Amino acid sequence: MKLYHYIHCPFCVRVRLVLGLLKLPYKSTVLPYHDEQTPMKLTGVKMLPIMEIDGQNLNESLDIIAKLDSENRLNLELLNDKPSLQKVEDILSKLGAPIHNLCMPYWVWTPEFDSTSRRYFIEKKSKKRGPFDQLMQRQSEFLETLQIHLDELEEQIGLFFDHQKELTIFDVMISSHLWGMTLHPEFQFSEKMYEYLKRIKALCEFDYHEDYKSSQYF
Ligand SMILES: N[C@@H](CCC(=O)N[C@@H](CS)C(=O)NCC(=O)O)C(=O)O
Repeated sequence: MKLYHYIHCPFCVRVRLVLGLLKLPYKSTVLPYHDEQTPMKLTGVKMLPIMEIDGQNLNESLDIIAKLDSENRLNLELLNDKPSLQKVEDILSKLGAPIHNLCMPYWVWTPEFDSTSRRYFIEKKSKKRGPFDQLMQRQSEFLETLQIHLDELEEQIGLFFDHQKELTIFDVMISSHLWGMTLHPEFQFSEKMYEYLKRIKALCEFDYHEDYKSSQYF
């Protein structure tokens, strides 16, 4: 199996978490963000993650996960429970805005980007979020908003989300959105949220920076 992904992309992280949880071997390809040709050729849209499984290219994270998790370790039927799914989608959209506003100006300086992909990313994302220098100036405002939503989320976490005792697909979806914050220099998770992420990291044998462990980055 082959995974095409971006390190910073929470939807890509979803798939990496599940691959780790299920201990499935795969070839990892981190695409440069400005590479439009490869995803277009594989699926007809510039969107990652893309996973090649049995010669078929899938590009929706939850479709990929459904295919990988054939033994239903993650309670995938939760995705058919519309109110519960809506609750999770609401959490993701509340968290997503401040996380992206906070982290995008930092993500572009990680080894994932070179000057071409950085320029491409900044130009594309500025159209939606505004100029990156302004995002930097508004950091404390975004941090405050994020903390409000994290505090709300924290109340719903026991061992796992919704006070579940086992990891579910909802934990995969929620934690994937949070991982990017580990690259923000002025942010710290509460002890409880940190323990939650560490628990998932251990179960999924997840290393956010795994793909950077080769000489091409240094
Ligand atoms: N619904 C898709 C969403 C994937 C997605 O939004 N990927 C973003 C990166 S986070 C992307 O590839 N965007 C293309 C671009 O911004 O050029 C999934 O769950 O896989």
